[in-house]
Parts: sequence; C-alpha cells; structure tokens
Amino acid sequence: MSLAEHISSAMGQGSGPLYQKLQDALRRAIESQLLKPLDALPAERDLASDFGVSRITVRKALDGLVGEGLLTRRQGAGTFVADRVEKQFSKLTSFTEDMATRGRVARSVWLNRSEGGVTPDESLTLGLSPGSRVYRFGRIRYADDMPMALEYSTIPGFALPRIELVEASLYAALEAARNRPVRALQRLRAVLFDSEQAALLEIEPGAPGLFIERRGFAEDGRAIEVTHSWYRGDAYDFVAELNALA
Ligand code: 16G
Repeated sequence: MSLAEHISSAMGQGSGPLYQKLQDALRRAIESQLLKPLDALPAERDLASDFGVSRITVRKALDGLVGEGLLTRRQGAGTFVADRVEKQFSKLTSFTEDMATRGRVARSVWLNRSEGGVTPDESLTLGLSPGSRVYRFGRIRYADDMPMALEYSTIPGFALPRIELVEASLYAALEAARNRPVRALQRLRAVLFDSEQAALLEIEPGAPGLFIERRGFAEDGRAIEVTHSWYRGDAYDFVAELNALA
C-alpha cells in the first residue's frame, strides 16, 4: 500500500478531529515502516490538497508527531521521520515498547543471566536484607540490527517466579508476574565508552554516551528493578516536557 492510500483509507474511517486522524495515520505509517527513518514527508500544502484538509490541520498533526519525537523539522528542508530515537523522559516505558512505537524491532544479545545473593550495594539500592536472592540480566539492546545500549538489571527474587521467564522483554515478564514498575527514579550522566563497551556497541572507543540508572518501584512501594543503561550518544535524544510551577 502506498503512503497516500494508507492515509486516505485511515481518514475515511472513524470519528474525531481530522488532525487526530491524520496524526494517527502517519504514526501507523511510521510504525509499519511505510515511512522509514530519514524519509522526507510531502510538503504541508501537498498533504493538505491530497487529503482534502486545511494546512492548519496538517500543521497540527505534524506538530503532534514532532512532540512525540517521531518527526523532526529542519529549517528550510522540511519534515523528516526522526532517525535518532527521541525518548520521553517522563514516561515509564520499556526498551521493547520504545522501539515498537518507532517501527523498529527490539532484540537483545545476552551478556549474562544469573541468579545469586544480593551484594551490599544492591541491598542498599533495592532495600533488600542481606542474603536475599536476586536475578541479574546483562544485555546488548538492538534496534533492528543497530546496537543501541548496554543494560544491566538486578531484580529482587520475589518479583519473578523463575529467571527463565525473562525472554525478549524484562517488563513483559514483570508485568505477567504483576510486578511491573509503576514509578521510577532516574539519574543520567554523560560518559565516554571504554574499549570493551565500544566493541560491544560497534562504535569507537571514547565515543560519548549516556549512563542512566533507573530504580523502579511497584505499586506497594517496593523496589523492583535497578538498571544501569549505557546508551549510545549518537542514537538517542532524551526529551522531557516541563510545566511551569502552578
Ligand atoms: C528501558 C529502561 C530499563 C528497563 C528496560 C526494560 C531506560 C533508561 N531504561 O531500557 O530500566 O529495564 O527498558 O526493557 O529507559 P525490556 O522490557 O524491553 O526488557
């Protein structure tokens, strides 16, 4: 199906404001790779005349997708499907979900997957008593074939019935066990990758990256995850929406 056919059929269905329908149709086109990273979108006036809507409607739909991080505007050049992954800092999503909304397929290569006693450090961050059992997961995270991040997670033993339940997605396994984090604290800092990390991520040693520590908490307040993520600096933008004090 061509992009024009996809959008025309979506615009003819359902109810709701036109700009929302156009925004949803374009989002689906990105998810299904009908529009690929770095593809240019048709000019606003062409979109407007092709789909019989006003330029204001087109502008509003595109603004929405720029806000979601799926499109970027370049001065004088037009609107493009985002190449760098823009990640909403205020949403508690998983890597697998982040990639799926961009039409990318998440996959991982395991670096380690083990079970053991909690270390003093982990017992402090996870609030566990000495001797508690934990699961540890180390992964290279890929978007399609591109390595994006290294991730090392520690999960308290009570959060999952068995370690083998973690396959493609840690959050999917935690959700099935009704222990998916509902709140998290995150800290982020700039890093330079050492040669071992760079080799795993297929980049140059010394390349810049982002180190993120996420501590996730379950509904009842217990810590469920501590994850150290090392994201490639050339592939990620972290975006946060800020509101003025009321
Ligand atoms: C994200 C989280 C990480 C979480 C993982 C689960 C950040 C910085 N980190 O990468 O804490 O463990 O998603 O992903 O967003 P999964 O369900 O695909 O395994």
